[in-house]
Amino acid sequence: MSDHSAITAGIRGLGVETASWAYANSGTRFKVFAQPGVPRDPFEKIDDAAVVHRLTGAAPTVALHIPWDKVDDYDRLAKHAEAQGVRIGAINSNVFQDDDYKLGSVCSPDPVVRRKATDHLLECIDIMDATGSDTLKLWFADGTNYPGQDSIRARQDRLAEALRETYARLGDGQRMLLEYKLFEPSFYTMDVPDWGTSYAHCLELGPRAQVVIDTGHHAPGTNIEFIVAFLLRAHKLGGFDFNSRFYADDDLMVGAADPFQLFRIMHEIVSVGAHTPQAGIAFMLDQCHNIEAKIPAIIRSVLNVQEMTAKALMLDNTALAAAQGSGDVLAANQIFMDAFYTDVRPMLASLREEDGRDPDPMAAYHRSGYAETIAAERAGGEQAGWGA
Ligand code: AOS
Ligand code: ZN
Ligand code: ZN
Repeated sequence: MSDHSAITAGIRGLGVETASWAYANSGTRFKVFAQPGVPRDPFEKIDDAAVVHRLTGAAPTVALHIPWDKVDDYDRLAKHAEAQGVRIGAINSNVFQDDDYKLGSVCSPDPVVRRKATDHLLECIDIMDATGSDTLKLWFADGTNYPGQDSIRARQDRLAEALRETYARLGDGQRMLLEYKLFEPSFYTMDVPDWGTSYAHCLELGPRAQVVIDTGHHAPGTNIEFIVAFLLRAHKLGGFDFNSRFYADDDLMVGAADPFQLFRIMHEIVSVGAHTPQAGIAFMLDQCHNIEAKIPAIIRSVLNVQEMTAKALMLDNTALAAAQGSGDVLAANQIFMDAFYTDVRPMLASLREEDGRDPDPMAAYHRSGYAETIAAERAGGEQAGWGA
């Protein structure tokens, strides 16, 4: 059993970043289901994120998405967040929702489109300056649908050029994370399809470029914890977009489809102490809550990450190393599984009480009346911009 104070310090230090778009209306490509009380602007998204943080104590930052969260005064938005007890996290760029991007953004064959896309990335860094955010998150929908449609190699050159220009604009203490995705919206090639492509570009750029792993962006059966271990060793893991998948980029609540996978990922993180804020790994949620109520779903997701981290912290690493060293396969596996099967919920509940919080954040939310208040006060809530 690991040392109790290390476990509690690890849990108290863990910060899960919630996404502004997860508080807004979303849907599938078939239908957006509107919910009562969803935020009408970025300020109200931050209000909801602050509720999640107050109840869980584990969601201190909220990611923004530009242009979905465009405002006139970013300093005011950052101050609003601060007043609510949260901070602005990663700035997510959007170079996929414009007719100009039909053939790609930074990889487009058209130099005018590439310029427009790169300018947007630079604008996102301006917004980082204004909000105090230290992280730019890049995801490119770029790719091709048909063999011969464009030069795979030329597109890599264009990508590298845009990334170089963006990297050069980063200020002190700022970094950029490059996300990869196996397929969708393009089906023949994606220009950043896997962690290897992202890693290679980040390596070329320098230490302030790192890979972000969206857990829903892999082929079925991919061993994600292997990627985590590899990137951590190479100091190239910048963070996660956590979510669950059954088939594709489902964006379901993290830990819902495969809690064991989340445990295995958090074990790789915890085993090298990368769960602490000082390690700088961004534990972000990238999810859409299409049919379930948003704030409780986000509370559930934050708790799922917290629970799997607590289980990983419970793992007896000394015993595991001894079993591994002596080649005792069954003992090593049992130690690993014992940690996974440990029910950490009572321990987490008492920690919350010690910290002056309700031991059951979900029940506390339902009792709080917040859902009823926002449903009454907010009419015509925003669509996230996703799945329209
Ligand atoms: C898209 O599939 C990705 O997961 C991106 O992270 C995307 O930009 C995000 O869902 C919304 O910003
Ligand atoms: Zn993502
Ligand atoms: Zn995705």
